[in-house]
Amino acid sequence: MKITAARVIVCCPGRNFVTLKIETDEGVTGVGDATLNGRELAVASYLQDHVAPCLIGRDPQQLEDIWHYLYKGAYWRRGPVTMTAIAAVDTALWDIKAKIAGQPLYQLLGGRSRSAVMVYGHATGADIAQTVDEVLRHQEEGYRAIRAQSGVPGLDKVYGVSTTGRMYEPADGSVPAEHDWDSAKYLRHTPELFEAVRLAVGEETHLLHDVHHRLTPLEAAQLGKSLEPYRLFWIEDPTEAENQQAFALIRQHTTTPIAVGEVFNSIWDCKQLIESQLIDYIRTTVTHAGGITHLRRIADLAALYQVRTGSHGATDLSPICMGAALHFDTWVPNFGIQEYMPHSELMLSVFPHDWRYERGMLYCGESPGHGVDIDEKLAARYPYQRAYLPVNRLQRDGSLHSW
Ligand code: EZ4
Ligand code: CO
Repeated sequence: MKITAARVIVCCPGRNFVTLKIETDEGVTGVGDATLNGRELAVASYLQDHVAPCLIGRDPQQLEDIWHYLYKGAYWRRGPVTMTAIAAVDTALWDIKAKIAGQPLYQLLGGRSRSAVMVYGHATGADIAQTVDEVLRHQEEGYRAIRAQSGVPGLDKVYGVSTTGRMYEPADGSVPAEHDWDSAKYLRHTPELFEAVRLAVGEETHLLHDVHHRLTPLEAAQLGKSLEPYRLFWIEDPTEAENQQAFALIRQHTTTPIAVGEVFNSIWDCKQLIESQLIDYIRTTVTHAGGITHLRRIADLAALYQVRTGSHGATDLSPICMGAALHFDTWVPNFGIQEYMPHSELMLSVFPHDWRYERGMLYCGESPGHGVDIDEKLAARYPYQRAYLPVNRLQRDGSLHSW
């Protein structure tokens, strides 16, 4: 069997998605997600101009060799653009391999480890009262784990809170929107938020929160400590993770569990945090961390240190990523939780899929492969529209801050 084509499809059914479709001389095809929010066309070009010509004529079954061919063969290693491109190839090739075997993908990884995948949903509101209502609405819908984000008094626009009244969508401007920030206001407000949320939901529901890299290590330690009475499942990205030693300081001060890694793209980004037991959950995804082949290596390293998986699952990852992630989650022994931010009906119709959500759990399908495809005719009706993630500036003086 030989690869005959590797085509890149860029579409915007409400948000941009980059998809790689690999075709073979025996008619079996596979798809992978290559969406890198706000930098989509860089990955599209990397795949189209630099990767596709090297795939033609190769045996699609040799996905391990192709992974190393693309990783070592580029000479320039790692980085989000390269690793997202490799991930798309890897996901499409696992799809093909599983279709050839006539098996759902999780069977090729080692089979089922659980009956379903626990997810956490997103509850957001302009203030505490609205966020509490949203958390309760999610609890009624059956969510067992809920992320709570709220507007902060005195701050205009804050991460995770919709400005349109519709569902929150991270990339929202044809040039980057500008948000404002003040850590002191946020640090005063967040424990009040979780005091109200915990009181409303009771003890059984897991609560999560995303700090989105905005605090210093010491501020993050203070936040973790102040949230201990509300027993969070995790705080995510409490500080920037380039200097991983910083997490030792946070750890010294708080037992609030920590999740990091949605912006990581390789096992090397995770190594120190995992080996020094500075985190509890690793958030790397199929799409941004080199595909199933590489994510499996990260999960195996994490398992040695009792770190569990908690993959990123925002709407900027396509339904193809979710399909692949659910097969991975169904297999991976050290599974923790899966983020779930529902796509719109239109997005879902562009990507026909066999996975489904029911009462706080996601279920991968049983069809051969990862169970997701792209409707190219429908996708063609929604051409690419430039969109950026916002930037964040300090309210005090306009200094650029992590968003
Ligand atoms: O900001 O996916 O935990 N989820 C997140 C996301 C990210 C976006 C960036 O594209 O942090 O909302
Ligand atoms: Co996050």
